[in-house]
Amino acid sequence: MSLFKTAIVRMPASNFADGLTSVDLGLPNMDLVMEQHRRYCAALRQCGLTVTTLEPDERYPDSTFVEDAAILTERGAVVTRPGADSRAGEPAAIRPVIEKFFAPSQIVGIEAPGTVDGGDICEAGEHFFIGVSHRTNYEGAQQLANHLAKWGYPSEVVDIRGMTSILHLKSGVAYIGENTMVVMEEMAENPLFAPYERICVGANETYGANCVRVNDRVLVASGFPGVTAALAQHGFQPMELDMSEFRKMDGGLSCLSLRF
Ligand code: CIR
Repeated sequence: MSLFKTAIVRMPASNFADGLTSVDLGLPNMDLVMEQHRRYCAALRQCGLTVTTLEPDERYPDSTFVEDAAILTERGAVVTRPGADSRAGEPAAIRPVIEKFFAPSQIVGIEAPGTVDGGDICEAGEHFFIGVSHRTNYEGAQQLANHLAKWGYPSEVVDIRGMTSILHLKSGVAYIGENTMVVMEEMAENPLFAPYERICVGANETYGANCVRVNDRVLVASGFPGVTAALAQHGFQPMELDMSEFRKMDGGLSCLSLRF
């Protein structure tokens, strides 16, 4: 897996608790939110990344989930068009930051009526899986596939609309290098993932499937011992992070940063 050098994160806004959620885990505790975010950034630095930290954006309570606003690859960047109305302004807010790292000719966008949330995009080496979900529609998936194809990346669509336990494709699937995917139970037998070594996550640990390979380490949510043990057993080096407060807002580990 290619090395990451940089991460972009955005500080949680004070109205973070006003964001979207489909789970009933209670209101996030803002002190803990800030502490967990600080530790997340420290973990990225520990993995060798330079972290660009953006100011909180009160216009968008969900804007700390930066992964949904853009897709960054070695060959170009896609500014997305999120499927939730309340998040529609987030890509425009992050675009100037992306322009600091990518030339104008390397930046493309998703256009109406297409919608894409970055959380639905799983990069597996040079191959991309595009989740069609309640946020990412077929039109958006097609536009993205065309952009990726121009950069030489093949892609495949995974329809997750019937899977009620996950918001985005990456809520249930992670590519962690070494031809290995971490997959939630419902996805374990999907023939699309058959070419990969698979680490299957039990139904009681689905949230832990959203882990992130960052250079030598795999960041994984704490509280999912089966996932952590399986990662170690397969020769990976897990690093656990408490994600309890982000989970309350449907957020996973991957969505808190853009890595490239
Ligand atoms: C939302 O519903 O859009 C946010 N509350 C959570 C987004 C999480 N993003 C992700 O998993 N990529």
